[in-house]
Formats: sequence, C-alpha cells, structure tokens
Amino acid sequence: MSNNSFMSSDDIRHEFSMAMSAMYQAEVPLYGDLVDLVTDVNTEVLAAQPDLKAQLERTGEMNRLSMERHGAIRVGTAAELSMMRRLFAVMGMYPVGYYDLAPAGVPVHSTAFRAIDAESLSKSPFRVFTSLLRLDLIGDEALKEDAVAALARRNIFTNTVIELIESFEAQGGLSEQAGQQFVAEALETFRWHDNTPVSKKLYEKLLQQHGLIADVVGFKGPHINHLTPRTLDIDSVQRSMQARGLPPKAIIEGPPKRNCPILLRQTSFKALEEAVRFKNTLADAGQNSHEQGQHTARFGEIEQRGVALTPKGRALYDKLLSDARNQLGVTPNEANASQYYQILEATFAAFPDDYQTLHSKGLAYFYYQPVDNSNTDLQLTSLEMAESKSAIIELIEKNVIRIEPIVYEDFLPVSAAGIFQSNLRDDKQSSYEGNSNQQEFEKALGTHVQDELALYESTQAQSLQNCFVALQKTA
Ligand code: OOG
Ligand code: NI
Repeated sequence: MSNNSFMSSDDIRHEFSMAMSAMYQAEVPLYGDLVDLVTDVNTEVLAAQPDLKAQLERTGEMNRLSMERHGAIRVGTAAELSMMRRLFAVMGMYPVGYYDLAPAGVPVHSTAFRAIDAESLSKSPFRVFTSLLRLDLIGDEALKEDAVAALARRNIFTNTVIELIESFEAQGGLSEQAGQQFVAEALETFRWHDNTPVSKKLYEKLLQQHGLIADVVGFKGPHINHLTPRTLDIDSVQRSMQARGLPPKAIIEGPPKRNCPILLRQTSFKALEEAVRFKNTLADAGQNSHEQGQHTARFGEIEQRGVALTPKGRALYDKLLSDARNQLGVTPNEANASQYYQILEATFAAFPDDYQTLHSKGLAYFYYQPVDNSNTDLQLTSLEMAESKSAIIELIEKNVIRIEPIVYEDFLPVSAAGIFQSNLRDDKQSSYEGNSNQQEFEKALGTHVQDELALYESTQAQSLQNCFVALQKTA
C-alpha cells in the first residue's frame, strides 16, 4: 500500500475526538449543557472583542477553537500505560511532560498525550491527561495484592484495536477504512460501565484507601472521566454555570484574570453520583441480585488557555502562586474563595501584563510574524539578526514584525491536583511521601516524555526563521 492511501493521523485524531465528545455527551448530558454554555460565551466574546478574534486568526487558533477539548483517564498498570501510548501514537499523540501529583495527595503520576507540531495542533488540538495509579503508595499490603490481582484480570483494549495498532506500527499507517474502524474500537476502552468487576466489599476497601484507587481498580476500564472545552472567558462561564444547573467547583485554578492570559485557568462542575452494580459474590449468584452502590468520578471541566511561559516566566508563576497559597494558609475552598482571589490578584501584580513586556523580559513564548518591510532602513540580510534580542525588539517597535502569543498546550500540576480533589468524595491524605519518580513512569510508559519547554522554544525559533525568510523575499 502506498503511503498516500493512509488516513492521516491528524484525521484519525480529529474523528476520534468528535466520537469521544458525542459518546460523553450521551453518557453525561450535563457535559452537553456545558459545551452549549461555552459556545454561547465564546460567541459573545468574539463579537465584543474584535482584537482578540484577529489575534486568534493570526495564531491559527480560530479554526480550532470550537473543536478544542481535552480529556482525562487513569490507568492501573505499566502494561496498560504502554499500550495506551501505542494507541495514542496511531492518532499522532505523543507523551509530553511529567506531572507528579503525589506531593498534593493524589496517588498518581501523569503525562499528556497530544500532537506536537504547530500544524498538527491547529488541525486538532485534542489532548488526554493520562495518569498511572501509584499502587506503591498504598500502605496496606493485603489490599495492594487484591488490587494488583484485580488489575491483572482485566483487559481494557479490544482484540481488534490491538490488531489495528500492530498493523499501524508494521505498515506506518492505516487505510481510511481501518482508520475508521480504529476510531470505533479505540472508543470502547473509554466507555463507562456501570457493572463492576469487583465485589462491593473490595470496592469499599479500595475507596477507603483513596477514591482514585476505587475508580481505577474497581472498574472494567479507564472510562473517560471528563472532557474540557476551551472558553475565552472562564469567569463568565463560572458565573453562569449554576444558573444552568451545573454545580461549579469552589475556585478557578491557575493564575488570576488578566489582560494577557498566561498558561491555563480551569474549573469544573462537580462529579455526579452514579449508580453502579457490583459483581455478585454471594452464594446465591446467578439470580441477578447484584449489590447496588454509588460511584463518583465523572464530571465536566472548562479551561481558558493563555500564552506559554519560558522557564523564567514559569519560575515566576510558580513562586507567585505558592506565595498566594501560603498567604491564604489553607487550601482554597468555598468559604475563602473571594479572599483567595484577592490575594491571588495582588500577588500576581508582580507579573507583567502586556505582551511587549512579557516578550522583552523573556517571560513568554511568541510567534514572530512579518508585517511591513517597506519603510525600514534596517538591513535584513542575515539571520544573524535573529540572535540579537535587541534587534528583534527594534523591528517590533518599527512595526516590521509583530509578536503573537504561542498558546500553552499543557497542564499544571497544582491545578490538576485541585481538579482531582474537587471530584473525589473525600481526600484523606494531604500529601504522599516518596520521591517524584519520572524514571519509573517512563519505564512503565516505554519511552521518554517530551520536554514541553523545548517544543515551545522550537516553535518560536521556527517562526522567527520563517519571518526573516518572508521579510527577505519582500525586501
Ligand atoms: C485528571 C485531573 C487533571 C486537568 O485538566 O488538569 C486534569 C483526572 O481527574 O483524571 O484533567
Ligand atoms: Ni482536565
């Protein structure tokens, strides 16, 4: 088969994200309401802020806005994680970043599977935050054995999807027909099952250890636990959620509201209590007398994305966020939400809030785009110019080139922990001892995770090069 007849990974990812969204809307109708709310708010924002609309057009984000979402799953074993990596690779999604959530009391470590180059991202920015349960953090040895045994008994992938993954790897692609079949088969892994493969007794023991452990070990597979559309005004969505019957979590995670959004702000509606039927282990099995129960795991989330930060910008963000949290003294919650926002805003006053300063101080990543080369007396004969920050700033001031923010495509560990926690029935432990273990994670994954900062750096460098090439052509 020639390469031309393969379905592109970007198309497979796009189809998959649409199918996933349709499935989740059918499973969790409130998520459909959230998508409608976000669409309404985005339409209003774009109408009211033509400058923002123009900016999104120049960065290629306008087309992807309505299809933009991320999801999250949790897996239980190294074998599951490594097959998940191979499954996502069929869709052009690769592991980026390492997130250690144990210090925040969530017994997982995670990565995000996503497209990595700017062109693929603009075709479909779908990402999946993927967590591996850390059974090594369970203290109760007997329970740990039961959990390991339960996980060993389950198979979260269909036989057909595994065959399709193998054939993708062998041939370097899938035909259109095989690609469509892949989408349908891969979706099965993320489906919700209300009948569990464990007894109520085991489920409750797992739950007592941690809600997350019950959510992973107690189920047939890694049901998608939320999907997250992207909004242009998260404060407005947060305000309107209650009125649409979507109970919002107490606070918006991440940086405060700003003129120039940075990184990522997130909020969610709280997880539903859902009826489940446990595996019957009673002597009178076979009479359909399943024990009933409730499980809380699935929710809806929204996010507002801003400019990606350089290591220097990120260090400042981390410092200011931790200053604000220390000043509050406790984990932000319903009772102290407005006090927390006040502290957060005051603390972040130290973070420059215009793109020119973010650029000149090297705090954020930008695309460079050609504007007008006609009335410059500058000689743009060599790419050496690109080496000199002051030369670039001069060109920006003379309106020869302009900067546009490179959007942050990743996640934030403190925010992620807040999202996890607000959707668990109770969180007993405030932090786990035990070192961050990226090596263990990568061993389970079967590869290294990519460094997100290197990806932004190279996108920025590439755009500078393209910009100079374009200017030289018109010079
Ligand atoms: C993942 C929570 C983290 C985010 O957007 O930061 C997350 C989970 O609940 O499995 O989705
Ligand atoms: Ni999320």
